[in-house]
Order: sequence, then C-alpha cells, then structure tokens
Amino acid sequence: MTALADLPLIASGKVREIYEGRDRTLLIVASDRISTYDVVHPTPIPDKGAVLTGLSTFWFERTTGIVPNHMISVADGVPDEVRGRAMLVRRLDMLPIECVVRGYLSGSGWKDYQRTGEVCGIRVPPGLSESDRLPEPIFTPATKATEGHDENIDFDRAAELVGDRALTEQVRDVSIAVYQHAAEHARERGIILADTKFEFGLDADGQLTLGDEVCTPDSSRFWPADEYEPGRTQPSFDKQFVRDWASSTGWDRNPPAPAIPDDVVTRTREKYIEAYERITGEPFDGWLSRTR
Ligand code: Q0Z
Repeated sequence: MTALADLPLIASGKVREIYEGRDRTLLIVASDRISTYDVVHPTPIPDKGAVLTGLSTFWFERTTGIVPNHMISVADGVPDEVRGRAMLVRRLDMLPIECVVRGYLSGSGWKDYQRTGEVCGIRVPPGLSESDRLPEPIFTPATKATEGHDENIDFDRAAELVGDRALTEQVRDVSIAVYQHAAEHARERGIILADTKFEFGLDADGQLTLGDEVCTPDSSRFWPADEYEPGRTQPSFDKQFVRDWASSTGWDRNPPAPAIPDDVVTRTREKYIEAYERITGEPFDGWLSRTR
C-alpha cells in the first residue's frame, strides 16, 4: 500500500488536498478542518472529512444514471492513514466554471436579485423574500477565482469560457438534474438543499464527467427543514453552533479564527454525523467499516 507521504501534492484548498496517484488518478483528501466566514479555525471537527467523503460517495453512486463521475474507489488504493476521508478519482480536464444550482434565494443570488431582479441573467419573479423557494431550480454559473470570491456570470459568458455552447447546455441540464435529485431526496429527510456547486471535466475520451465533491455541506447550503422561515437568513444545518459561538466571542471575522471550545466541537461533529445518517439512511459507523 502506498503511503500518503509518497504521493506528490498537487493542490491544496482551505479544507482539502489533492495528491497525484498512478496513471491519471488523483487522491482527494478531505480534512477535518472547518471554516466560518471564509476563515479556517485552528480546531478540527473529528470525522468531518469522513462525513463529507461518505456523502459525496452516496451521491456519486446514486447519480451515475444522470452523468458519469470521476470516482474510482474509497477503499482499494487509498492510503491507510486517510481511509474514510479520501477518494481515488480519474483525472479530468476541468471546465473553467463553477456550476452553481439554486433552488432558493440566498447568498449572492439574493444580493443580485435585490439589485437587479435577476440572478446570472435569469429573470426571477418579483416580490420574493430572502430564502424564498424559486419556482424552479436555476443554473447560476460563476468564475473560478484563484483568490477572493467567485464572480457570478450569465450563461453566455459561461459558454464563452467553456468554448462550446452545446457542452455548456449539457452541463446546465445535468447540473439541474443532479441538484433536483439530491434536493428531493434530502427534503424527504428533513434537510433543505438550498443550493450547490458542481465542478465538471472531460475524461480521456472527451466525455462530460462530474468531478470534485457532490452535495456536501461544504459545497452546498444545508438548512434544517423544521426551522425554515423565509424572510430571513436561514440557520446552517452543520455550522450554526460554530457561527453562533464565534459571533458571541466578538471575533471580527478577520484571520486568525479563534480556537473552538470542546462542547461546540462535540455538538458540531454530531450535526455532521446526523446529516450523513439522515441523507444516507445508514449509520455513520457503516461508512467507517466500509472504508477501513
Ligand atoms: C479539482 C480542488 C483542492 C480539492 C482540481 N478529477 C479531477 N481532475 C482534475 N482536477 C480536479 C479533479 Cl477533482 C480538481 N480541484 C478542486 C482543489 C482540493 C479539490 F485543493 N482542483
């Protein structure tokens, strides 16, 4: 078995790393790091990386009939020290856009709507409130910023960046279909999947392929359905204890983020595990035994 230390590190995000494997494979490793207000805290949330990897695996397995994906394995070929929180994937030629789908008006979608009545050039009905459900999910692409925030763009600009209008239409349709599948499934289990971000690429045969992570709480807004109340910002299913505690300390949201106290870590870990168990219908222990 390969050790993680023997693999070249090719990219490092706020909470994940990508290593290069053998013959056109990559190893995506999800850490237990957590960010609030875009800043990573020095205290990990145990099992967070495993929950996110388990959720991505669940969605990849359930959406292969909509679009092929990059997943190869979460057990064979995964170094022991990251088993449970790592996925071996096929290397793709990534498309240069973030594929966001929104079912509800929140974040930059709500901001743009208030200013213009549109989101990414899509006309949205007048008179909507923050967090309202949209009549149907919309594809709201964004640029991939190397630093700072992604910029929302309209479909024409996305097609220009991709360089192929028919392919961009396929990406839009597949994005909406995967979101719709996941959002319906999650809603039946008490979680509103307000929006999500996908990344796609082309495989060695030029086939459109879903990459990255899928409908995790880090790539999506998860809201507790029983607390849903349009007209305000919704609580986060997973991060709300950390946000509330961080605000109560008077932290100004500039780096460095404060260390998280034990009771907040414990309750937050329980929320991630609850999200995994609600969505998959399986005990989280089952994920750990499947991968270790
Ligand atoms: C994804 C990212 C990071 C995690 C590159 N299958 C693929 N083929 C080629 N490239 C990628 C993938 Cl998933 C790829 N990212 C985003 C960055 C940690 C994911 F640092 N970057």
